[in-house]
Amino acid sequence: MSDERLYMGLDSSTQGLKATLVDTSLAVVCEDAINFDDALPEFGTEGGVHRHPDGLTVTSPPLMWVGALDILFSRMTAKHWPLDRVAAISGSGQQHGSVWWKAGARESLAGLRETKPMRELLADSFALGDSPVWMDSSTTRQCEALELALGGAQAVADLTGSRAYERFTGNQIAKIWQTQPDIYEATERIALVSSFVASLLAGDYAPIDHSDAAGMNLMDFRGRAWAPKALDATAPALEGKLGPLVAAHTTIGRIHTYYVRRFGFDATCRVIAFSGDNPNSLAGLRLAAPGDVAISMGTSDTLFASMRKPSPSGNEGHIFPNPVDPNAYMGMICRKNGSLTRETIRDRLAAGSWDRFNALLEQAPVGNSGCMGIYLDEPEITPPILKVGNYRYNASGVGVGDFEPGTEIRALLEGQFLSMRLHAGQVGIEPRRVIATGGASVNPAILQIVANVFGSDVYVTERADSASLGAACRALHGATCADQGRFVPFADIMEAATPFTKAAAAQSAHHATYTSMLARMDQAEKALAAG
Ligand code: XUL
Repeated sequence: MSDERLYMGLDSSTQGLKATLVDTSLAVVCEDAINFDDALPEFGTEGGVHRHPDGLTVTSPPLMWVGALDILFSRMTAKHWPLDRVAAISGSGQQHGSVWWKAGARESLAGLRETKPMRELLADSFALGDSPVWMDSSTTRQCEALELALGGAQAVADLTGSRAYERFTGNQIAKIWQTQPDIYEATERIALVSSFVASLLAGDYAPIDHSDAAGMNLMDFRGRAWAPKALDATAPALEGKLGPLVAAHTTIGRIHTYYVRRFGFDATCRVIAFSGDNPNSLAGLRLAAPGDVAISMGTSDTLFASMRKPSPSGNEGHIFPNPVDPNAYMGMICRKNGSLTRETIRDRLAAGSWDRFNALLEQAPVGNSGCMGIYLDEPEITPPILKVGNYRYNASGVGVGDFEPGTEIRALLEGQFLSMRLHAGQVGIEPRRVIATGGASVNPAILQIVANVFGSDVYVTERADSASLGAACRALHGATCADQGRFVPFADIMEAATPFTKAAAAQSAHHATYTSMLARMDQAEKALAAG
């Protein structure tokens, strides 16, 4: 039996919880995942969330996330994962969601006793039983107030890396403070999903890391410190409830004895600061050079790129500190209508079959003879379009009610990636190489459209779950920095990893077709955004 040290990444996403265990050469030793709806049906979530009747509010119960950790760790011991060899754990959380710890929760965390499931021990620890998550778009009023207080959208972006966004945690906090002040007062600590899960492991409130904190509209993203002007405009006495900030490679503590006694972890196992799923994916996808772009096609479609010279936009996109390089940043744009929208149309037109969906797609030519579509099941983030619906345009740009199935599928896919290219360009991202990940990255027809829309070859990794893998890589990175007492470049850690595989090559004629469609997509989106 080997005694090589192992590194664990956890990913608490919208729909489930995943764990990935890697060795020092970053080979995956074990992995497992659970789905919240299936494993914890008593919480009544669909896709891991509760959608409220207003159509804008979306929440998830944090106790469900705790229950998921119990179940996943119990399964690891049942499957004899070598947890005693885990030298460090880090993790990933869906960004922006907030967890509201009630006064007294810190003692409950410190006093976790292995005789009971964590879910029972922490049942009374939350001031808010249902946490706002990233899909929530109910805080337009608070966003307007923040931009007014700070001098406009561009001023908010210059300070925090993004203009005010409905899902960003600060605006969610402002809403709770304004509408449920008793809950705000009863709250001792507000965590992000990432720092919340880290707290469960360390048995203490965990600090928020710089990268995920940039998704709050509350941090000076260049200075990497809370921005007093933004805090003051959000809610009173907020800094004390948010706690300190740390760089993502920081060791925040050792694993709590609960996990040593109940699951067999080694008592010296480090907990490395957790971060958001997108920063973790950047680490998992090893975006090193400017122009290296990742497109993650999960519940939402997200594009991100490593960059040195951030230029935050008052219109769209986000800049976060880079989670693996304290001197760099990451640029990101997020489209909410991603996989779920593709699945809705697959189910409607192709009886739930991706093969049939791909075959129908091939019935329509590249560029769709000028037909285009914008398909919004949810209010969209990029560009900000709050009304939902399917919008179809013929070659003359005139709105039409229906398309043939093949035209519909092509309009959906081409529209999604044209929009992404348009908005990436607007925040200064110039793709040189695209790395695709997430559920849809196993679909070759989708990858070919991505290659042709962006005019870049598309690479895939052998793994689609880059957030939990990235968290495992960051666990190794954080532990190496701590062991050596200095910042070790992330590239040194990643040298051992297997290179990516090319999955689609850009075709210049098709790229030109797509380039010629960008202006029309821009116009159509602007018209919808303007209502
Ligand atoms: C990013 C965002 C989503 C969530 C999904 O800003 O809102 O990508 O992180 O988990």
